[in-house]
Amino acid sequence: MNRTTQFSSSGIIAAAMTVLLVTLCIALPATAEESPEARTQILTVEVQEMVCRSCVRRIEGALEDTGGVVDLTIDLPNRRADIEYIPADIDATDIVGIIDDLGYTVEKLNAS
Ligand SMILES: [Cu+2]
Repeated sequence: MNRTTQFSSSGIIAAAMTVLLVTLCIALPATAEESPEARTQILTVEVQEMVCRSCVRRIEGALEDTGGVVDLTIDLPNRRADIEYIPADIDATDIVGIIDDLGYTVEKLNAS
């Protein structure tokens, strides 16, 4: 093996490494980052008149039919609801409005 071939083979390796690094730099952020549409937030509210299973079913029913609401956890003894939603599809004020329209007094417990 002479000098010329040694240089050219290391040149090929360097070029291959560059291609690999560039590929990783392009591919990694795309796979690691969630799309903005998929990001969700949790809204926690206190629903003052939510005192029985019937109230829970009414609120569940209304929110299950609401686009942008992906999950709901209701804590009846504490009259609280954690509502997971997609901010790109619906905002917290609209969710509060839906429960309010059912006749309940709703208080937001978190800022989101
Ligand atoms: Cu009730």
